[in-house]
Amino acid sequence: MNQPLCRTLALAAMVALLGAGLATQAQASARSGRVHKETVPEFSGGLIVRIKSDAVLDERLIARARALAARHNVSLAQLRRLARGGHLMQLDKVLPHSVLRQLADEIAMLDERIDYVEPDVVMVPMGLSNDKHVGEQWNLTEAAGGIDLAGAWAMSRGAGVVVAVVDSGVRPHVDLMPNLLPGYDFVSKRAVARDGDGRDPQAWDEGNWSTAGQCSTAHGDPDDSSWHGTHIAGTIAAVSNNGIGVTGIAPKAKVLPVRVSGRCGAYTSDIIDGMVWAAGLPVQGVPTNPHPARVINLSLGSVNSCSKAFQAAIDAVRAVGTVVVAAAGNSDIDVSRISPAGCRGVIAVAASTREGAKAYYSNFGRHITVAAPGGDMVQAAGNGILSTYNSGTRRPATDVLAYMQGTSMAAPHVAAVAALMLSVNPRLEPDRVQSLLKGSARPIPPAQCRGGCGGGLVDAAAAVAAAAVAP
Ligand SMILES: [Ca+2]
Ligand SMILES: [Ca+2]
Repeated sequence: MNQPLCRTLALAAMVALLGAGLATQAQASARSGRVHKETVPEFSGGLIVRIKSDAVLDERLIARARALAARHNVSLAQLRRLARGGHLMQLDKVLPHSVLRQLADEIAMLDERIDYVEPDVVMVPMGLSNDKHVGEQWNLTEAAGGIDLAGAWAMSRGAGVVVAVVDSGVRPHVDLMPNLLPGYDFVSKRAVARDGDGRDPQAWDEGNWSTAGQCSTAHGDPDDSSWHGTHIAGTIAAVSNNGIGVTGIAPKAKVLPVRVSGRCGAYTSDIIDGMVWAAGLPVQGVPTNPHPARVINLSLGSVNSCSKAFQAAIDAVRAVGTVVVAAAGNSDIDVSRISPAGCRGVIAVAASTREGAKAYYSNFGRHITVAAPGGDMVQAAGNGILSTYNSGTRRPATDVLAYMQGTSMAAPHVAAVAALMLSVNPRLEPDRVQSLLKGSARPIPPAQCRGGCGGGLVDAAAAVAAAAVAP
């Protein structure tokens, strides 16, 4: 059973277990009864218009301001008077700051009664969130290798979007549980599944440990359980501002766990059924998914050209508007040799380091859409990606956090950014999401990614701003 199996695309697994006191921290927070108020609301933008002291903001002036706004395809509503002579005008959608600034200048020049017009800028808390280990999440905010998440959160946290993690299942981690939807177990073979049966409605990760020689001669070493899906789910939507653990990139989004891999990997046939089900399409013998995903994360693959069956599944889910994001793979070769990342219509994600260069292991090539943080733990353990994990080496044990590295860790960054984009603009088609991600990324100099990293390092703030104004 070695050939048809797709391997998960993470290296080196766990080298550090942090947050061993997670449960203790959660209990302490509950005891203190602290309420973590969201400091940044979902955001549509506005303008502060100040009128000179002897003037009034009359209906004619408001109508002329509205006409200017209409030229930028937004409507402007007068919200309320502010202290000290200002009026707050609210827009009905998000505009990039540069466009908002331009509209402000245009309105300011309408009439000499106007003193000034300024964008109603959202202030983002400097610490991003109060999650205990957010300071170790360099991948979210650091200037060189981070994805500019603070800027994106001013516009979106992913509300209303479902992201499917088609992977090893998940553990009910305390920092993840509130954002998990009921998923499904698509592992059809009992020997792979370890839960005593085939397909069933429980997407829990039972552990994918194996003994020496159990899987194949190519992977003959024994393996500990990887808790791969739990780590990926945390990167997408770990609970934010709860005082414990980490934060996900799209903490208002929901994760749909779709279990396809177990001991020794995942069969292509199970991955295909899991993907199709995730998108809300019918799969024989399984009830229809009541929470269709707009984004599917595939952090698995094999060194094979894209199979016809895999391509057909990708085409089917894209046809109903679902974005497919796949890890490029960790062999330092051209991604066109990898399935599913090399398939048509897939957003292929390379892995980058804390310095913002291609990671040594990451695949590359013209088919890459963007790179995202996958980390390099050869440099230092803390230069990996920190997320939710389990301490069990075989069977599940306690909730912990751990660093992992790989294109498996890079892909969920992009899946989560796609969720932020779809939250501000649900009409975006998969092709549009892909082109906006690529066009808004920060280019990586060729010397830092020989072979090509697509548009460069994914930029969450620029991608969400571009999504907000896209038709
Ligand atoms: Ca099962
Ligand atoms: Ca948290």
